[in-house]
Amino acid sequence: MSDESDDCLFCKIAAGDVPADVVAQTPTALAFRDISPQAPMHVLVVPRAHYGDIAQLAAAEPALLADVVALADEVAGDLADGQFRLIFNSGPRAGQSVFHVHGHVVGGAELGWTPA
Ligand code: IU
Repeated sequence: MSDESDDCLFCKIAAGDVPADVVAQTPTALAFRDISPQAPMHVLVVPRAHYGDIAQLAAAEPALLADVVALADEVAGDLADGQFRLIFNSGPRAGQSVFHVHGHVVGGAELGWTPA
């Protein structure tokens, strides 16, 4: 875990210090609605522990990444039809703007495929 967590928005949301529309949580991970939804269901899934991106999380704690993916599946089962896309932007050129790893769980509609 990195010491960047002191000034991290998603760490503060995970700690309950900043409000968010939480839809599900486990001891290790949290799911909350994106403030700017891009699909009928658009939820962010994050580990409570701070890692900058998915590669760092996967290298350090693969079981925690599995927890995050399982939470995405649970959320999609509750809020959509169980079908979803899970997107981890990694790096600014890939669209990452918050540097606490988060998966975008999107679904609830027929999804197009135009990432670039
Ligand atoms: P990105 O992959 O790092 O670009 O995703 C960050 C997401 O976090 C983006 O979709 C924002 O709408 C979302 N978000 C949020 O849900 N709540 C916030 O307070 C902020 C960003 I700042």
